[in-house]
Amino acid sequence: MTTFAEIAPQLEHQAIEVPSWAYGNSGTRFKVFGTPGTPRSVEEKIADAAAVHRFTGLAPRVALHIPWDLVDDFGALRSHAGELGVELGTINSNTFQDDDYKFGGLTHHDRRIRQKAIDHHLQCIEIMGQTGSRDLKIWLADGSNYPGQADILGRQERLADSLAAIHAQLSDEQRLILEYKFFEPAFYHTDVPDWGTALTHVQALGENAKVCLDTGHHAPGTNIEFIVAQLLRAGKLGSFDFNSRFYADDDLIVGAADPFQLFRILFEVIRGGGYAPESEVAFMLDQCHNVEKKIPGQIRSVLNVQEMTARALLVDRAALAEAQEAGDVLTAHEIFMDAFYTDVRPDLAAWRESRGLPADPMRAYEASGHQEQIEAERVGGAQVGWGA
Ligand code: LRH
Ligand code: MN
Ligand code: MN
Repeated sequence: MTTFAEIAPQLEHQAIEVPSWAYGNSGTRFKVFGTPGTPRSVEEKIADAAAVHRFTGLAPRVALHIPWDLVDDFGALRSHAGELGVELGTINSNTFQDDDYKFGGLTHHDRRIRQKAIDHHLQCIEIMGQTGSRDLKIWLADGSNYPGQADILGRQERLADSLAAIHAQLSDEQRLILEYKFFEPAFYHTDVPDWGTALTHVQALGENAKVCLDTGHHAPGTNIEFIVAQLLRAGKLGSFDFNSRFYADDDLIVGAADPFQLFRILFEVIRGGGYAPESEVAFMLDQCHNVEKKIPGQIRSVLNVQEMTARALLVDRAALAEAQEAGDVLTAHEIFMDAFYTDVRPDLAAWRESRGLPADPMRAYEASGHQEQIEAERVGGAQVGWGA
């Protein structure tokens, strides 16, 4: 049996990047509820992300979405983040909120619109130079709603060309990360619907092009941990967008809908070397907090990842391998489940305290008065939100 003390040192290097858009107001197509204390500027979103890091020690980087987080001076934003104890992380491009992109961006049949989408990515790369970001993450809303509407093959070819033009502008230290999603906003076909398509494209680009696995972007019942193993084996798992879902791309708190799935995913990450300190697999959250408070929502999320990582590290891999090789199905399954059912919360609390962090970051945040303070301070003015 592996003990918590044995695995604790491996928790030290864990870092989970948080998305700037998690702090803005978001909702469904039916209603966006405003949350008191919501940031009014990109600077305030960074301050909220910094609060998550202060209470957990787990979230040293904030991902930005362009143009949602466009500012005049990214150097100044970088300094602002640094003063608050965090760094600016992944730059996410956005070609899904402009009328020109109604029929696609990087895949568009019209050269002018395709070039506009490429230029947007080149602008993102310029920003990366100023923010010191390593990763450019690309998710495309491109697709079609009706059979016959679009030339599926032609779009793949244009996509390959567009990606190559973008990739050519990256330095060797920078990475292009392509994110897939099986449907939505397009309902018939999507141009990057699955890991196979994403893998094919990034393989054609080169070593520093990888795939992002967003846990909410698969058909129900998909074995996501199998995809993790495949991408790790190919050396192409670049990052995770963690969240959880009951039905579609729900973007709920990671580990909320299916904690066991999160455990299985993290087990395969560890098994495949994706959790090693030298691994370049980036752990990120991609969530929206529609009805709950946003800062504690993010604190809950990073803690869920930490807790499930600890449980996955507890799997006695030597004993598991022995049982697997002996064809002892029930013992193998039991070893796996023993780790999943282990309550690591008391050990984690003590471990956090030993490192000068609050034993219970959720309670510590509640008691800190931070929420009341931002709710009082941030009145009036336009509150930024998902898509603002
Ligand atoms: C698309 C997605 C992608 C976007 C984010 C806002 O559903 O997961 O990562 O950048 O949502
Ligand atoms: Mn995502
Ligand atoms: Mn999504």
